[in-house]
Amino acid sequence: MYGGGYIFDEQSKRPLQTQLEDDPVKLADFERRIAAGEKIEPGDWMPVDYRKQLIRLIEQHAHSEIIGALPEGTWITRAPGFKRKLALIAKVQDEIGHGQLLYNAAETLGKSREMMINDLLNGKSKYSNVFNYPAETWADVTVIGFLIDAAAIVNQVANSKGSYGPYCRALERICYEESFHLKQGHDAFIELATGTALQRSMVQDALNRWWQPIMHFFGPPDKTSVHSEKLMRWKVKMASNDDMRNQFLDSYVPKILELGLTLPDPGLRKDPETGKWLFSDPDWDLFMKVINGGGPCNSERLGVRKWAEENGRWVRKALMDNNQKKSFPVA
Ligand code: FAQ
Repeated sequence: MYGGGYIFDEQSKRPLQTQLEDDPVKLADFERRIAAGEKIEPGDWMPVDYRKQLIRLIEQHAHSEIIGALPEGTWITRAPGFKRKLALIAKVQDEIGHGQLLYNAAETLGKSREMMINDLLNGKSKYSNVFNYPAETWADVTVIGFLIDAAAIVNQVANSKGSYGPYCRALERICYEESFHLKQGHDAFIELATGTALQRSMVQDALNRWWQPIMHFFGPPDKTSVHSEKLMRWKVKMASNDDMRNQFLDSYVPKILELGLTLPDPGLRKDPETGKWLFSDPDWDLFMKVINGGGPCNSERLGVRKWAEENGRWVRKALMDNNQKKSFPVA
């Protein structure tokens, strides 16, 4: 039995029974530990909803990494030149590795990887909106490597200081690698932005297409965010959606503008009084449509994962069989 009232089947590691209500004394002690900045570890008591929220968030994050490898993955064979190909292969491999780390962290909370993958494939579990758009040109890959990795870093650096030990440790490691991805993305982006007229127009076009999905990336505005209040109280989320969006704009809008590029939002400007960015409201109905399966590439992305799941089954079985032979050698 793990903490938090969950009873697990030893073989499948699936929860057999969950507590229905939190013990008020344990809950008070848990809140005290959170307030004191202590890390919560897998065997510790935790409220049912803390566990549920963490599973939801970490699982979605893990899915985002493995689905996020797909738009860039399609460019490995077409990346311009040997060095860009090498860097892209390494990056895509890293993103899949991040997925592994995050699935491991989510498993410590009692949901098996098999159940998580099933929920991804049957559409029960979400993944980041941004990976439901096509990478039409090489310039799109540079925008992903520069700006989507930057957006991910803003989120992950903040949340790596959060309360759940296994998630924070996974994020710390991921952030080191993401920082390197950001450098290679920035380098490729600058190469186009300072290149020929055609290269500049390619990168401007990609920026115009990706700007709205990037604004959506940080989640709905605070006033409509469903989970923020609870997640911030429990120090899972260390900044609100609006604060992270603002932090991203603060760091990256100047870097884009100084290259002589423009952003497709006439309302984008910094309020001199508050120091916060003002921008036109992105289309939140479109965001809801995309995160609920209706984006331009949702069925393609899930189709690839389903193919990988079915065609990789024999490899996983062979590995598991081999592992079992190693653990129980027949003399
Ligand atoms: N996409 O109440 P909130 C990466 C959903 S990793 C899809 O504000 P919350 C690396 C949300 O789930 C990128 N769905 O939610 C890489 C909820 O729906 P639910 C992923 C979204 O959790 C780079 C509903 O809307 N990063 O990029 C999105 O408090 C390059 C209400 O929203 C993470 O997952 C969205 N953008 O805040 C890889 C980080 N936003 O579950 C390859 C961890 C919101 O009730 C290439 N996650 N929703 O059905 C988080 O920090 C949070 O979950 C937020 C959302 C901030 C994403």
